Amino acid sequence: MSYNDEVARLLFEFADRLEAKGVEYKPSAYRRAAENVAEYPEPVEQLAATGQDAVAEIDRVGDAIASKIVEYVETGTISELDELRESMPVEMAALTSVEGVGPKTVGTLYEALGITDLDELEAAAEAGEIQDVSGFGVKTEQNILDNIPFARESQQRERLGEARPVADAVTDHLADTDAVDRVDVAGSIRRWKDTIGDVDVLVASEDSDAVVDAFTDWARADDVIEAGTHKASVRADAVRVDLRVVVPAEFGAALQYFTGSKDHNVTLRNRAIEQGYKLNEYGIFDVSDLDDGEAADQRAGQRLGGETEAEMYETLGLDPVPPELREDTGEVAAAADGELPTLVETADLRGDLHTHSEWSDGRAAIGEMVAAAADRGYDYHCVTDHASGPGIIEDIGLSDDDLREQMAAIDDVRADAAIDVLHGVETNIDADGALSTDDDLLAELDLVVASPHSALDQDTEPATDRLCRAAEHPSVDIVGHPTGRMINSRPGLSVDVTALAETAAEHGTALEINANPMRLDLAGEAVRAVVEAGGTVAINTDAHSTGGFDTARYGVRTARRGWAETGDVLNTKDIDAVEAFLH
Ligand code: DGT
Ligand code: CA
Ligand code: CA
Ligand code: ZN
Repeated sequence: MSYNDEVARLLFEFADRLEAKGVEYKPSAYRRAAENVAEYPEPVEQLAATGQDAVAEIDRVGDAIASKIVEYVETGTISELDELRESMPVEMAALTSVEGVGPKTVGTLYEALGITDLDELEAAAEAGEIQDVSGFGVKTEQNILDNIPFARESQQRERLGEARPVADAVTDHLADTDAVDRVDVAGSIRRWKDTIGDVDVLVASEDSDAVVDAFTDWARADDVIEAGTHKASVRADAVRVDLRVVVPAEFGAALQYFTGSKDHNVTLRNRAIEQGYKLNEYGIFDVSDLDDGEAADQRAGQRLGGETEAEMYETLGLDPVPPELREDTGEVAAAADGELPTLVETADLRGDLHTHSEWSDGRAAIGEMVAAAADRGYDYHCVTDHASGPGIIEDIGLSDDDLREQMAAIDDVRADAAIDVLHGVETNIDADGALSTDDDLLAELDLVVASPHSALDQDTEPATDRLCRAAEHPSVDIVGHPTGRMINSRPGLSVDVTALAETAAEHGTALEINANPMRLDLAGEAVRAVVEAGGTVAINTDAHSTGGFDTARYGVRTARRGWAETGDVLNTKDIDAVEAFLH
């Protein structure tokens, strides 16, 4: 976590704790300040060194908040925050991770029942104590009980978007270490799963002590969990990082083994056995001439490979399997038949078809977003600000009149733009599948993203009907973040993805992979259903600032987990082909 993110996190916690105490207005001021601190391009400790006035230059950061930031930079604590923590000793982050439980609820339940953590919350709900607290009822209590398992799980796994920067930083650090021959990530982070239990890092070296030392001395390691001769674990930004050091000759075998998934490895190992081979983290061996006693030795037999991962697959008669596919869902058979897909790559993207500007809740002007898209090498950019409607805050969404007014603004930007600019909208799919923007206006716009922003707890049937109805609408081009999930905080709609994929394919409507790592929606398995239905996905960042485009890689990796090739992705096409696809 960058220093600014760390400060922002404390300000968010401050806001939650004030709100839990029933303080009004101040919490939202702290949250706005926190957002701007997180976005601020320079480290706040540099500003703090200049003085409180410099910190207060940050948008929405007033003197009171600036003085707390200076205090934190100088002393490592914010005394008022410590007092809040002491006076109400609740595990705020854990409790608010339960859907439907906000800081205010946490405060009420603490005052009424002394609840401080998830276990106590669960016990109180099971004992029927919560329904008796004023403002609560049987239904709320049951909701809390239903949502605790999801919250508990989300406490144990980090979002890819938080773990990946840690993985990038640790591999950069180790790559700069003399004793390190090769370094790569393994495990779920290499497979780009949407949540990560821990980050696995693998190093090839002849001097494992030096590597372990460099790892545990890493400036970003907050805590050394364990350190041995070939293994060590640290915690960085709340993410656990596991290091293993192997000799260079066995690096490929170890990388294959520790990348997993476990199920993929089982299928691979069975294939090896059928061929008279033994496959493990040390290499691949021909054991056909060994008797059972000898074969028990992990490195016994004739060594056929292990220095590179590619030779592990090659020896088994397999094409190399991209890590994103290693979930034992048919990839080994496809590799044997030479039928693995050629997966889409980040460099294939030619533009973003779902983005925001300051017209709705984005933070940059349309012209700035277009310029940033051009800087990234994109050929086109589509502006899709929020239309007003269910789930969208009153003063954020654009009315039909606003959208017509925006047409002129888009024309102005087009006059100076280096790339093609499309004018679209992100309209809302209500609980029944109706859209919140006038049909005539939708028909006039270049592109329509329709997304669910409300009623996200529907059952499968109404949820699927609703999304299918939107996909069938003659003006809808893309169904945005179809399930509405927020990873680790909201499960989203449970959709019959195959039915939706088929309807969308039939009506020439793309389904979105929203690349925001909070969402990754559709998820990889659902993308696979779209690809199999012969449908089209669009990989969009939903950028709300120029920095938002950087999340595109998470969307691409999610597409790859769904076996998507370049041709399956709308925004890898040139502008003419995109326009031909649009309704
Ligand atoms: P995570 O950390 O929960 O997100 O998931 P992974 O897949 O990173 O799992 P982790 O960290 O427990 O282990 C890393 C990899 O090591 C795993 O994907 C496969 C391999 N591995 C670990 N234990 C076993 C095992 O008992 N058998 C086999 N075949 N592979 C294992
Ligand atoms: Ca792992
Ligand atoms: Ca691990
Ligand atoms: Zn959006």
